[in-house]
Amino acid sequence: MKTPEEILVEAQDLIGQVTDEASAEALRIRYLGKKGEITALMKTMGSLAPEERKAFGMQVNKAKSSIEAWLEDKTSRFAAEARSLRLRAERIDVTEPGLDIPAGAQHPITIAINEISRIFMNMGYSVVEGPEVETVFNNFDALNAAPNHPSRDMTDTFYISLDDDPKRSTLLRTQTSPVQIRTLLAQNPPVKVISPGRCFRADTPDATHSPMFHQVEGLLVDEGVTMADLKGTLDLFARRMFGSDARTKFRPHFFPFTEPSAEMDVSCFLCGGDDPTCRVCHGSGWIEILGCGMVHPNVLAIGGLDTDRYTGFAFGMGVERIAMLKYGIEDIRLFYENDMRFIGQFY
Ligand code: 2NL
Repeated sequence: MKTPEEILVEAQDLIGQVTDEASAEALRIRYLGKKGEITALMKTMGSLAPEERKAFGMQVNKAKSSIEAWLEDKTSRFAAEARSLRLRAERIDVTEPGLDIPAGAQHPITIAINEISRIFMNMGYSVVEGPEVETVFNNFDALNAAPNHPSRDMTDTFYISLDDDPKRSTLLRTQTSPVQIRTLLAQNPPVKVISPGRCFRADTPDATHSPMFHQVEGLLVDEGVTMADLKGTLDLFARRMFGSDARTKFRPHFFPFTEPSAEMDVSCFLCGGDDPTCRVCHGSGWIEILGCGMVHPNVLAIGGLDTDRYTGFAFGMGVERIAMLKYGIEDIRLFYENDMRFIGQFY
């Protein structure tokens, strides 16, 4: 059996050569483990003569604590190296510029719809929505459109399914009026709603046409509603939308669903009529903004209303047209390209 000194010298050499955690642990087991060399020496103590035991014990303890200290020195060094390696690997450059998270923007059509809706909500109107796939009945028949009306033509309207029964034929709605029809069928007067939404017509796209576009329609039905209510309401809308200087005029027109019907013009918010080359009004001083009229009695009757008791007015406007006028946008197709350089310009 080796002496404590021999073990000490040998262990110092071997521990000095250790370069990793696993071999340090192997040496700890070899010397200090249950069957280790130092442990074995300790077990021999009992058989020694009492006068030898003290000196031998001191030598064994010295060897033991030295080996423990050297191993501890190694393992703490390894832990420190591992830590600094990890810190180096995990280091981040806090001065590096951040990732660009591009912000979205509200679409100009959404902005315009919200602005129009807010003006009518402030006048007590509710905002209602309906399906984009409608029945032929709600889209045409209920709105007093003659059976041969040109807007019903296959080349003008996207039909989904055809049936002899107009309540079973479906199409992509060509205006949001069917939402008002649904409202008339569902609730009693007073009815006071606007219906913003997407509409579809089989148009070839150009600078002012798109097969998909947006409308806001409005409907008010009650006892004693007159053309004066229509004019007052839409005049107030025009001033809220285009500024307090805006003036309106009504020109007679024809729609199957209103009688009498009119188109409303707003005085030019850009030049006020002073610029013969104005890009907005082209020198006329007036801009066509919407169509309107007193709800045709045939339409009220479809809603189950007593046409001697109730009257109402309705109107409809193209959102793209209003947004183009207001923002000076020259091509309707820009709205649908999802180009943030365009969309991000409006607020
Ligand atoms: C336009 C004209 C208009 C209506 C829409 C309507 C709805 C019902 C009854 C009667 Cl339920 N009328 N809507 C009335 C007049 C004109 O729109 O030029 N739109 C872009």
